Amino acid sequence: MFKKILIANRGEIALRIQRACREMGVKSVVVYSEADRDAKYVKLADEAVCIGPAASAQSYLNMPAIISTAEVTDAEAIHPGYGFLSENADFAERVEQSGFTFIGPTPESIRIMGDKVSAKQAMIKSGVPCVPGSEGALPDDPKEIVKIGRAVGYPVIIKAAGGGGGRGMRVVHTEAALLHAVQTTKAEAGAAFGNPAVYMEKFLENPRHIEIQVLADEHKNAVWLGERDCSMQRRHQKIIEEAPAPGIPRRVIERIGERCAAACKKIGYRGAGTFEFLYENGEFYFIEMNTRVQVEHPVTELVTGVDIVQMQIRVAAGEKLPFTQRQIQMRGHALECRVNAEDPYKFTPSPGRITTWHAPGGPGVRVDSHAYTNYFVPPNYDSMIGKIITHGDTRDQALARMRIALSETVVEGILTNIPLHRELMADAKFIEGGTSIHYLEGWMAQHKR
Ligand code: MV4
Repeated sequence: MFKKILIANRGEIALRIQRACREMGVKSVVVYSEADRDAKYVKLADEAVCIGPAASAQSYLNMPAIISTAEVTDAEAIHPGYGFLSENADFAERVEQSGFTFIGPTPESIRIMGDKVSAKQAMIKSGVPCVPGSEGALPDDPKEIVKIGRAVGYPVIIKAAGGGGGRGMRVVHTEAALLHAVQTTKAEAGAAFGNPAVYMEKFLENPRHIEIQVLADEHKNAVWLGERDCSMQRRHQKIIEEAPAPGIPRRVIERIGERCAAACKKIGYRGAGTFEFLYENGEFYFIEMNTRVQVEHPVTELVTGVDIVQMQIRVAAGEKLPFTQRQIQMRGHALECRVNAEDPYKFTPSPGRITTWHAPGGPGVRVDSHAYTNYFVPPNYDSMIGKIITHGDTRDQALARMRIALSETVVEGILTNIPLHRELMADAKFIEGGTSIHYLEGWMAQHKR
């Protein structure tokens, strides 16, 4: 096992990684920006090094500063968390070339999954069901594009190979609109991602977003840790996640989970990963793979009892997974509410000083947050300041515990989305379970204020 790990991230995930290190007897170094100087997890770390000004480009995205900090502190490995450099294949490569271990998949795996066309091709080859569409990137010949459009059937969606997470996509309803949409998406993709390649898929009108968590080691072992339903989102920002996904038959999930684990073995995947699917009319369609730990990993930790961050570190150190698929048992139900420093109805960021922070507690309640009374939420980063996660024997119990947790939570001095969460936990359709990716936007329109 490593003696010391550098944490190349901030906020709640920096604290989460630090806790995993402590539990394993590994020392941790955090790098921080000038805006995060006073953060408590920075003071709690074994070592902390300021690597630059508030702007991410000069701190959390500054590869030479991060790697040289690993050098001067004698860290052996770098955990990138989520966001920032976590899915940057060049960073992973530079980390390894400098003699450190990147806590994540190989640069090749990151690169394959970063290009959504090659990711899909890898999945088709590995037997993971994908959305019907073009075989690879669209050709230049307009006649060929029109032909593919007819074969796929309208509506279709044009997506940038270099996009992902909702960036660089365009829905097309008619053949008349196709070529212009392809040209525009290509131009935008070239400018935004340096890669003009686009591909076409059948557009699914009202799906749910279901993802499968996997863990793999270097010794050809791979397991899947159940699914998460992340359909409650707005503008590609998830706000509530849960496990398991309500109303999907276990045998249907099991079939897809087994395919994901088999795909990991086939492509030689190492580390934690997430297969993202759209789920509509009882069918799963792969869309993207994330090669990092995700914000919503705690719901999976609560239903499986597996510490995903520890496992990332263990497999990066070359250890074997300490369990087989048969030993993974799903127990009960978990919900996560992301707490954002923002106006709950307008979604505008609300940074500033938290004058009161009172976190909830009690049976089945977990809070992952770096916030505290007098913490200043900097305006430079994502507005998420924490996550409230509840677990229960049933979904109803997890929901009841979430309602109580939200009622106990007090955050003063800034605006948060907690009032929105309180309303959604009382919403009949959410309580019923199984709402689609479009539900929240419709709900917001109906609850205008
Ligand atoms: C789709 C789709 C419908 N049909 N692909 C958006 C984010 C990116 N990961 C893929 N996305 C979508 N791909 C086909 N063929 C609808 C979306 C989509 C979406 C997906 C997941 C979660 C939220 C979403 C919100 C809008 C659109």
